[in-house]
Amino acid sequence: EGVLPQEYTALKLKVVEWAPKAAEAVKGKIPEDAKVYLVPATLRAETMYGQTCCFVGPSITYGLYKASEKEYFVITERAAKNMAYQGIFEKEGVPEKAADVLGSDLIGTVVNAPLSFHKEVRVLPMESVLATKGTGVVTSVPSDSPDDYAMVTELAKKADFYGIKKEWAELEIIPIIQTPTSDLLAPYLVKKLKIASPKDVKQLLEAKELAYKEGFYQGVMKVGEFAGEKVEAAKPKVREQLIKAGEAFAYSE
Ligand code: A2H
Repeated sequence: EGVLPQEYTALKLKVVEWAPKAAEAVKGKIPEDAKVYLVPATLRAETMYGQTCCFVGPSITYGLYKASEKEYFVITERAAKNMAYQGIFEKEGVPEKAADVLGSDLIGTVVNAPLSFHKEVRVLPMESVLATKGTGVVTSVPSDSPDDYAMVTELAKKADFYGIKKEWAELEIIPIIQTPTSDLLAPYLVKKLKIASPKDVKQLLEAKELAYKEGFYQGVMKVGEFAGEKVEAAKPKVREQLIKAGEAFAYSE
């Protein structure tokens, strides 16, 4: 844990269609016309064009927390408490929980991914999602995150084992950022460091550090409103745009 607070961008991925077990868990617990969002926390808002799925920890218990009269967030209890403390919820005080839902029951849920080339993406499992960081929800950008690329590759390879449809993990990976080495930096590094699965933790840590440094300091946006601009310059602009559009908000811990 660092000493300085992490300033995350919390993104609102609206639920379009619940997976059957999640639908069961939520039934009758919230108003018919309420919107529910999965809310991943990210440090790389400028990569959101490249979202292909949304990860949850299969054994993590999430809550459906009331953010306002007609909006609910699927996040960990820990994140809900932090958000309440940061004044993110309409009502002050102890966050109101409408229902519990297990990560594994969320798998297959369809959500809207703001800014992404893929408008609708699926909720998929990732064992390494920590309940003790961010919101416990992670949006997946395999073009620029080695962890995400290793996980979607694993999921596509062993779809039956993970109880998912192969095509849910096989959305096209579109180049978002050009760096001196590649316009698909995460896949490039995963191959170069011979990372075979999400279990290659040590190499993934190295890939993550390389990708972060090169992407941030030498990357140039290939897509979106800030195409041609340096990542360093585009990052806060994309974040502001998402926040202004009501599709994201600042969350820190
Ligand atoms: B990042 P830091 Cl493209 N468990 O977002 C595991 N990982 C989590 C998490 C949790 N509970 N909450 C957030 N994260 C991930 C994009 C991204 C991210 C890219 C490249 C690198 C990257 C798309 N996934 O992170 O420990 C989220 O993934 C590399 C560090 O607080 C979040 O940003 O520094 C990042 O880790 C936050 O990690």
